[in-house]
Amino acid sequence: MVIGRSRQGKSFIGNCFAGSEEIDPFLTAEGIKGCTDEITSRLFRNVEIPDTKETIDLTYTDTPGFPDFDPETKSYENSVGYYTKIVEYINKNRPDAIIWVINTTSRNPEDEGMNKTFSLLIKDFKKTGIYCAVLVNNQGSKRSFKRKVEREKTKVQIQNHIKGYGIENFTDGDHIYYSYYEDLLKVEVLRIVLRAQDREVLDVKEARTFEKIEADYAKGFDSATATKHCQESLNSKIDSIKYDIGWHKKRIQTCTTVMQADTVSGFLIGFGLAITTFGLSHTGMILAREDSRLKLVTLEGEKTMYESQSIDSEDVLRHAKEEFEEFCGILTALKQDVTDLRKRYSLLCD
Ligand SMILES: Nc1nc2c(ncn2[C@@H]2O[C@H](COP(=O)(O)OP(=O)(O)OP(=O)(O)O)[C@@H](O)[C@H]2O)c(=O)[nH]1
Ligand SMILES: [Mg+2]
Repeated sequence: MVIGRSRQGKSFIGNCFAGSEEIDPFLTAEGIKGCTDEITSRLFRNVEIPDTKETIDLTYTDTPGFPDFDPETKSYENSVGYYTKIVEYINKNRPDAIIWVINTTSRNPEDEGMNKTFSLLIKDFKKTGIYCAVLVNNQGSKRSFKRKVEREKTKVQIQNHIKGYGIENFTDGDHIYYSYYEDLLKVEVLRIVLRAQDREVLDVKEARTFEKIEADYAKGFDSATATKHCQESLNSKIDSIKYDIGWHKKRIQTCTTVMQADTVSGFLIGFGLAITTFGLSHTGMILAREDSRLKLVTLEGEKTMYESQSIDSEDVLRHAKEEFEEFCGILTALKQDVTDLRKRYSLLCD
């Protein structure tokens, strides 16, 4: 499932999976006004994973963009409704992955604020246990990115460009995928899907609608609930790190097995995960293994740190305040009045 603000290329990316002779399954449009207004899914059968003999069936779910300003009605009025629809869809269908699409070619002054709001919004999605990733849609020309050095240079530029968006809030480590030019969009989506399918989620949770969150706050501060939320938030961080550790360990193992085999081709089937990472070559496997080894060190450190954290009443209050302020921030960005909510939840705001 792809989500994100309007005009980022969510529908365009879905169309990349359709055959060249097919009519585009998802509606796209130029201009500044949002285009998609319904959640639509399309099943693509036998999608080939590049450089392997594998194929997968992939259901691509396109969603309306939000939060965004509607220049015609001069309002943000659709945003809350779209969010609710997306949350309901996620809870009912549980997609393997939620992909936040960011287009780096549009650079408006309001981008930073909007994207910050977005990174807070989907923080809640992470708690569902569904794999969340960022897909950077750079739209560049293939010719400019033939050389690795060009891609690395652009990656740094993109990283600087999106630094203020609070992306690290929801995606630490290696969950940002870069598509430098449009031919790469499909493979980057496949990489995300393959990684997502590898997760075994034990603790399935529902994403909350704004209505539900607001109703929770309207009840006032309750220390037992707040403690539960604080603990859950910590657990969700630890779980996420554990999944990553498991994935990297598996990747190291897979690369080692493939490299030790006399004939690489015999081992390719079933190993799309390693192969779609750094390509098929021996050097690619070594790079992938090194990459995972380095990331494991950081992840193990983070895991130890979070696991040794114990929660006291001050932590609970701080966490509850933070969550409430984030929620008010989101609603304010969507131009909803939060004065009343603040009053009702006054204990925390004082
Ligand atoms: N050539 C090219 N055009 C792109 C790319 N990404 C987006 N576009 C164009 O940008 C415009 C907006 O893309 P859409 O796919 O409609 O954007 P969206 O995120 O679905 O927007 P909403 O439906 O409003 O939420 C369309 O004209 C697309 O053709 C890309 O990678 N390459
Ligand atoms: Mg669209």
